[in-house]
Amino acid sequence: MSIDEAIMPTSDSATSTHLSFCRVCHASCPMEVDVTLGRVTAVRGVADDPLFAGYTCIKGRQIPEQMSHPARIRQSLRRRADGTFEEVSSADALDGIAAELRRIIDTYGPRAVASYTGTGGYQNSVAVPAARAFHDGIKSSSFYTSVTIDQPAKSVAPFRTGIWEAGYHNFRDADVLIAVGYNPMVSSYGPVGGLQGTDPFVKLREAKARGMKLIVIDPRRTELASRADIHLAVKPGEDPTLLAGLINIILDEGLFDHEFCDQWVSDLDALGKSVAPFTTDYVAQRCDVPADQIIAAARMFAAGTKGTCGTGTGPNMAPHPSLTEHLGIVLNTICGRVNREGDLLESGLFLYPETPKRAQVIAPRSAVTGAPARFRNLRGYRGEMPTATLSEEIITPGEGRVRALIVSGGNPVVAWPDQELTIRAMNDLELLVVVDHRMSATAEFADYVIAPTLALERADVPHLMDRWFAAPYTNYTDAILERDGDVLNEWEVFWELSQRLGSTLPFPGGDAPTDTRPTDHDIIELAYANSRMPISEVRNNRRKIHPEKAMVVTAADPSCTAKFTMAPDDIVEELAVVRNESDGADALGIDGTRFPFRLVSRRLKHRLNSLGNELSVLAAKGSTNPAYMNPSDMAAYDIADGDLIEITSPRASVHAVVESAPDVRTGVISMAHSWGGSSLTDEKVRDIGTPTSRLVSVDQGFDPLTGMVVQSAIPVAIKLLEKLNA
Ligand SMILES: Nc1nc2c(c(=O)[nH]1)N[C@H]1C(S)=C(S)[C@@H](COP(=O)(O)OP(=O)(O)OC[C@H]3O[C@@H](n4cnc5c(=O)[nH]c(N)nc54)[C@H](O)[C@@H]3O)O[C@H]1N2
Ligand SMILES: Nc1nc2c(c(=O)[nH]1)N[C@H]1C(S)=C(S)[C@@H](COP(=O)(O)OP(=O)(O)OC[C@H]3O[C@@H](n4cnc5c(=O)[nH]c(N)nc54)[C@H](O)[C@@H]3O)O[C@H]1N2
Ligand code: SF4
Ligand SMILES: [Mo]
Repeated sequence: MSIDEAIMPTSDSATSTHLSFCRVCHASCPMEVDVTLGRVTAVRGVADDPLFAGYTCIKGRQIPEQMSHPARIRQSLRRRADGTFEEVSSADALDGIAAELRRIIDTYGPRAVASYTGTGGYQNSVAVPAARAFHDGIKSSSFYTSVTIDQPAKSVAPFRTGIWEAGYHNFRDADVLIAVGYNPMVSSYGPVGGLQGTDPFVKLREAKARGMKLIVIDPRRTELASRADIHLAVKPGEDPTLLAGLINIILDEGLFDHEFCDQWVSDLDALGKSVAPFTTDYVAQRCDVPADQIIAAARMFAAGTKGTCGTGTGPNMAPHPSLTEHLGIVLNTICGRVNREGDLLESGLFLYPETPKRAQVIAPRSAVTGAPARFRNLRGYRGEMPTATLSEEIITPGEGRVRALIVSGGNPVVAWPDQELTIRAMNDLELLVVVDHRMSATAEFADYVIAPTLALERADVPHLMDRWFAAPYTNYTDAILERDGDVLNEWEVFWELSQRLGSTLPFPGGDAPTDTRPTDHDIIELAYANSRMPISEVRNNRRKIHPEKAMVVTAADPSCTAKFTMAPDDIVEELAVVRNESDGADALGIDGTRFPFRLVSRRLKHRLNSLGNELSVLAAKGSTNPAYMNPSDMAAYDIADGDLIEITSPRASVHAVVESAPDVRTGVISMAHSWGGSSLTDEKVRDIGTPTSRLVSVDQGFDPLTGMVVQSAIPVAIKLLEKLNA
């Protein structure tokens, strides 16, 4: 069998079937791909895959249409003086872009050149490493990705408490799980140790069959919550209060792991004091959840022997996200939910360098040590800068102002916080380059649009799932289609620009070659150098579980004296601040009574953020992102299904189409993000939806550690605008 695994000759000799995996979202579901005369004609899940067992979702199954869509951008575009676009070769486009970058670097310095990699880029295993290498090569700190407007608290909160080197418990044998604001049945996302997107329906059924208890904290009775033993339909934004309440009960009733805490936690008493004001009655009243359910949830979690509390985008986008993340870590830590000596880690961590996995604590430290941003006293972390400041970095004059932006598989105009500010920034740039196969709302503002390869035209490794797979599993795919047009892999965009600028492209495995053109595989090897399993071996181990290669937790180093900090000063202060707020709106410094509803984020099955409206099967599921509301709230405002409302936050207003949803608790509007276009007035709301990012402020209620802004639990007011059947 050849390495690209052309398998299964079919009856139709013009058709061959190849094995690959989907890269529409991070989940990397394996796929059989039928190719006829160079075009994909069908994709299917791989029934005998040992982990996914044939699972795919409706988005992945639209790959055939996506690849050969007539509106796909197959040729780079350059803006003419009159504002219209003309097609140019990618070489000419890159020449023009490199000349502009050279001028901008020479005039303002390298910090003026920024890039932003979004969700589309993240699905390509070399796009983020290539963008990072480009910035290292030109010595610009202005490297941004969507992670910092997603769940950035996950990158910083563990450092503040201290990290259990061997990780927290696995999902595999959990007997209890708390899921705070994530919904893998739709998103395919779950935190490490939580329910993952690898075949989630079956994995959850199996877990429940072995007796796992599920507690879901979500203002909506989601597809996950409807399968829960206890669903706490919390008021949006009140997760810090609810989690502090659960911790208080567990400490108060002595249900924590005494032995583990004695050995590894330095400040349990201080933790106890800081959560003591979060009495069950107070928490029940503030979160609007029955007290007996809160007590039952605390006891159910503590009664378990294995299993964790994990969070998703909901609480990570609500006020106080780093505090919420911290309190989740506290719950797991005080209940001793860590892997012990001899335990096996769930995923194989094959694509990254092997690090020790001892049963011990890595001492607390700050993770926020990157370059300073120019706003709100924020800094970089995890080697990148906070995206919530980028519009201001562009607009605001002064030393270090950003003048050029390369957007790689992202859509800032609908995704970044504060749409009006974002559009101002896009117009203010001296150079905007967008790498996208669609004329997105952001591409409309571009000076150049570069046509990218799509997934089946690229080699890849499942680099995001590598740490989330529910087994030590490896996969690899070659490019299985010839390129359709003058299209470039993201790494090639940065490689070509580096060549023209005379800068290096330094990857973990060394600089990309400049004398010969590397292949996708060469770049994967450079980007994932020193991986636990060499990439050449990964390439020969597709869709394979390696039980014998699971990482084994080893004993603590006898000299290890590090301990967890559960109540550092800034957390104690923030808990006191939360306790003094009357509800989440106070965190934004606004009068909550003027904004009686909370608008919460959600994902839809038939969209990936802004992607989907161009694909016929997905578009047929709905042309707008409804404002889902509880029927009793609709009745109170005399709103019926299909009516148009105005939603007003302290920052701005949007128009939205209402749909009744008994699964959404009262006082809440549940809406997907990244819909709509570049208009600030929503006249096409029924056809293209509503950009909820317009409602978001970058400087009200932001997280002081990460700069994360309030993108969920947004305080809003509503007004009926237009009856559908007037
Ligand atoms: N209010 C609010 N705001 C939010 C959120 C929220 O919940 N509420 N969620 C936040 C989150 S979690 C995220 S991740 C961001 C999303 O922010 P972005 O990632 O900026 O937005 P997307 O719409 O996912 O943009 C992805 C783009 O990549 C393109 N694309 C797809 N495949 C490829 C490819 O193979 N190559 C290239 N070059 N391009 C490709 C798509 O056409 C699309 O235009 O939004 C954030 N903003
Ligand atoms: N089908 C589909 N899949 C996707 C995406 C998509 O757009 N569509 N986007 C991808 C991306 S970029 C990401 S980051 C992941 C995200 O993956 P998830 O985090 O699982 O995202 P959601 O499905 O939106 O789940 C968030 C949940 O949080 C709840 N929530 C909102 N506000 C609050 C709050 O204040 N407190 C609590 N406790 N809950 C709250 C919402 O009701 C919702 O059920 O999904 C990825 N997968
Ligand atoms: S869950 Fe994600 S990776 Fe799997 S088929 Fe759907 S879009 Fe593709
Ligand atoms: Mo995301």
